[in-house]
Amino acid sequence: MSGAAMGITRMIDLPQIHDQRGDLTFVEGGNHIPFDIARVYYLYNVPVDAERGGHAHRELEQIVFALSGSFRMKIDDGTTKSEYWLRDPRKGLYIRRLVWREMDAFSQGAVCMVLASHSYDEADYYRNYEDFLAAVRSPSA
Ligand code: T46
Repeated sequence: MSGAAMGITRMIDLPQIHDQRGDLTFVEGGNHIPFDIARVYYLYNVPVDAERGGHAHRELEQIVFALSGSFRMKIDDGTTKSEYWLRDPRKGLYIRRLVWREMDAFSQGAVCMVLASHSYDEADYYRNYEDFLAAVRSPSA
């Protein structure tokens, strides 16, 4: 079974209001997002050959959007690996806790916006893959 099928990750679709002036999409806490939004951050001016991510989180849940352009997210739950191409600003990738993620293949001018369940805390990161695997395999994970 893939990570997506197990609910490790899934796509969240946001509404789109279209008229002759263009498109409008909105996000409502308590409606579209399965956690209370504590933080919003965004990545921009990313070189096309950059690689970001390369970590997992102990508790943090996030939803990742490509607001402009595109990039690839490689997802690994410690057992199954999958990848997603993000390119639609209406569709966000929901990433639960204890999921390793890597990002690359950014298009020129890509903008990545992330909705996060907690404030930034470096202590919440597994930046070493072996530490992440040990946490996933721990009975209390
Ligand atoms: C993730 C991907 C999609 C802060 O001070 N506050 C913040 O809210 C964040 C996210 C980062 N930082 C600092 C920590 C580092 O000194 O900014 C620096 C770069 O962070 P990092 O190397 O973790 O950036 P990415 O792009 O590799 O990863 C980030 C998130 O950390 C991560 O949770 O899923 O974006």
